[in-house]
Amino acid sequence: MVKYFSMSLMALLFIVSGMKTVTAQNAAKTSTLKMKVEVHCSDCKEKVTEGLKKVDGVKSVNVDVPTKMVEITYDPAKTNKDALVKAVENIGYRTEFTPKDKKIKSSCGMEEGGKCPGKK
Ligand SMILES: [Cu+2]
Repeated sequence: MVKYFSMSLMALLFIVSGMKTVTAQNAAKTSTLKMKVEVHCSDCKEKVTEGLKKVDGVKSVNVDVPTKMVEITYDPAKTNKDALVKAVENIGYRTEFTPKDKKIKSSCGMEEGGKCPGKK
């Protein structure tokens, strides 16, 4: 009886630890998107970073102004590349995936080709 009990307890522990492993794998599931975004200054960087962090599923954002590279890690179950590109466009920035003829209302307050007001 005791032996049977300890065996079923072991089996239960085995199942529970197995379930924990599955949960950990799900939590660790992230995708990364790297794209060029027309950022010009630290003001742009802040707007893109803060705007993207509000998107559900976005885990981290890294904007490098000199190379204009934006790296986003996100939960692929909650968002995707198209949604992230749209989010950046809505914040007011053109991305490398934005069609050339698409009008973007710049949140830097500048017309395209003009100077970024934040740039000194
Ligand atoms: Cu700027």
